[in-house]
This record gives sequence, structure tokens and C-alpha cells, in this order.
Amino acid sequence: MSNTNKIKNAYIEAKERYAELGVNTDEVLKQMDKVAISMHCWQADDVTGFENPDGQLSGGIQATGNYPGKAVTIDQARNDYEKAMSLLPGEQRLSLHAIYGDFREGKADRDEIGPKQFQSWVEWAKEQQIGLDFNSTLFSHPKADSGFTLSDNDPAIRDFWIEHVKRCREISEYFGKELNSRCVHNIWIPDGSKDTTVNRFKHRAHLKDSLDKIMDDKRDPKMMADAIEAKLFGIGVEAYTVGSHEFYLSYAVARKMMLCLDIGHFHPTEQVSDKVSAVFQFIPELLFHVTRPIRWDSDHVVTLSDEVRALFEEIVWAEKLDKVNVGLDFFDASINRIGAYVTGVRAAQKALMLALLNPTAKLREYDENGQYFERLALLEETKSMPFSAVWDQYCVEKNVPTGVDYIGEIQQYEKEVLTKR
Ligand code: RNT
Ligand code: ZN
Repeated sequence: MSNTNKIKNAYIEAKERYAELGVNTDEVLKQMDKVAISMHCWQADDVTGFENPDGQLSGGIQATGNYPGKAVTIDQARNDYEKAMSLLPGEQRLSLHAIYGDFREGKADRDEIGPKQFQSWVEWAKEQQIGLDFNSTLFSHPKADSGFTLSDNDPAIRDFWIEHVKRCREISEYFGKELNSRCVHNIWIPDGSKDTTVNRFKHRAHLKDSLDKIMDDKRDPKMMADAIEAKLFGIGVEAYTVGSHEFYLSYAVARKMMLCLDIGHFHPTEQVSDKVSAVFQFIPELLFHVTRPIRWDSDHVVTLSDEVRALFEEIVWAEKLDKVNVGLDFFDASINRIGAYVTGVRAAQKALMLALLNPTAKLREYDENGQYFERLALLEETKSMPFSAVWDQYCVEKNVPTGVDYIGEIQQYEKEVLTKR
């Protein structure tokens, strides 16, 4: 029997098993297409970008490892994204950072960039038939050396970064219009300090004021939407982070904006999944940075971990699938970077599929009737349902490798392309 037939047969059996629990797997396969994962551009080159290829990554984040094959030109990076996306089922988008502009025709500082530096990205995205998301880059720059950007005490520094973010919002709107697909623009700043800070209030007041100035510049909400990303701490910024969760949660509620929840940006025992149903009571739309923190915000490649599964379950159970934007955020320089992409995106997609395959109607019924033993037992049993048969079927339908087959494809790409760099 051919492999495709084996997969088909396994799927037919799995479909029956899930149907017994009231789950329609054909519907699940259709729903999978409604969520486009926004693949982050920065895994391909360890967050270096093309503005200054020799530049040092700053801002309390770090890509460790020295695996060969890092993309150093814009063409190499695009090749890598194309390769990764060719091995992924379902819909993708690409999330660009401002430092990934096309500077081949001339440098432009952060307060000078505009659609011009991103025109070739739009052309590329049109060819790929994908949407683009965007991120202001407020790190890896001499004007971030004080450790503060939008919240710096020096008004000249704040103005420089305010202008940068305004330009990034213009670029985001341009992406939305050109690609006919709204662009999500995310703002994360590294601001903070290593040791006890007396002027905590002052810096946060500066940040509030800077954000207000930025948002005064009205953009078409159908073409772009802003999200703000909080953080607990960074390397060298252990004592004080200006853009904390409370700060941005309050700002997002007050100004009716999207909040970005990065799974790595909370205390290690805090469950970000539990925040979904809380925050959605007050904020209509969320962005997630799906990542894998190990002990701290280490940005490991996403795997099918309990927390990632719980996150997607909460989104599905809150019936907010159409109100979430799923971005990824990891940068591991110690392994094949394309392999990192494919493994990470697939893990997020698997978590989504597993959440959709839950017998939610039955579970809700048990929940509401106070049948907690039954709820517990059914949740346990779902863990050993034939999920892989549905996943393989999805990959076959999308014409991408099933199971472990993508490992070989990535090894070949490494041999033919990456090792020649
Ligand atoms: C940093 C934030 C942020 C960055 C990217 C590169 O802790 O998570 O999202 O990882 O902007
Ligand atoms: Zn993040």
C-alpha cells in the first residue's frame, strides 16, 4: 500500500474515533486554514538584520550558538523563508523587524526609513502570496545604549525613537494596503536597568507620553493595528523593566489597543494560557508571541509543550480564534535554523489542531453539570486519541512532508545551500 493510502486509511479510522466523541475532523481540517501563523524573520540570522550586518544584538536578548549557515544577505534570508514555508502546512505570514529593510540602495537610519526600504519585501510577499506583519526595532542601535529608548530621560532620544515607531507604523499601513491584508505592528522596547531604580515612575510617565505621541498619528485600522508587548526582565535589565505587564495591560485597556502576550515574558510558574480568558474580557484582540522559555525568556524553539497546548485550548474554549494573531518568537543559533523554523511552526500548528480536536461540547456539558470526574476522564482520554492520523492527513492535503520526512529535506538544503555560505 502506498504511503498516501496508508495515511488515508488511518485518517478514516481516526475520523470515526473522533466522531464517537462528537468531533468532526473534516471541519477541524477546514478550521486550521483560518489561522495564519506569522513566522518571525529573525530566526534565520540570529536577529542581526541587514542594516548593520556586523552589529551586536542588544536590549537584553541574546541568540547563542554558532551553527553554520546563518543568512547574511536579504536574498539568503528570503531563500530560507521560502524553504521553511515549503515544508509547512496551512497559511503563513512573515513578521519583519525594521532592521530587515532592503538597504542595498543606501543606508537609512531608524528615523529615516519608510516604504522605500520595504518595497522589495512587498514584491516578494506578493510572489509568495503571503501577508506581512511588522515590528519596530528599538534595540541594537547607539541611541539605545543608555538602556532606555521611548522612556529615556533625554527628550532628544525619546524623539528619535518616537519618529522611528511612527515610520514603522507608516510601513505597516503600506504593507496592509499593498498586500490587501491587515498588518499587525508590534512594539517592544528593551528599556530598563540592571539595578534598583529610583525614577521608576518618571520613566513610565515618559513611556506613556511617547506612546501617546506615536498614536496621535492616525493610521487606517483596516490596514494596520498596533500591539504592545510587555516583559518581566532582560539580561542586564534585571531590576527594572519600564514596559511591564501592568503598564501595557493598563495602556492597552485605556487606549483600546491590542496587547501582545509573549509566553516567555512572565514568571516561570505563571500560566500565560490563563490570561487569555481574563484579558479578553477587556481587550478585543490579542497578539501572541509563541516561544519556549526554559528557566527564563530563553527563546527556545517552540515544541508541543503543555503550555503551548493549554494556550491554544484557552483560545478555542474562549471562542476567540478569529480574535488572535499568532506570532512566533524564538532564535536558536545552535541548530539548523531552517529546521528550527519548521519544527517550531509545526509544533504551534499541532497545538492548534489538538485544541480543535478536543470534544469541547461534551467537556463543557460535564463542566456545567458539575460532573468533574467525567470531565477529568475525558480530558485524559483525549490525550491518547489518534491525533497523528489527522495531522498526517492535513500535511498530505497541503502537499507537504508528513511525519519525520521533513528532516531529510532540511538535511539536503543544509548540504546544498547552507554549508556553501
Ligand atoms: C524580546 C521580545 C521581542 C523580541 C523580538 C526580536 O524579549 O520578545 O518580541 O524577541 O522583537
Ligand atoms: Zn516577543
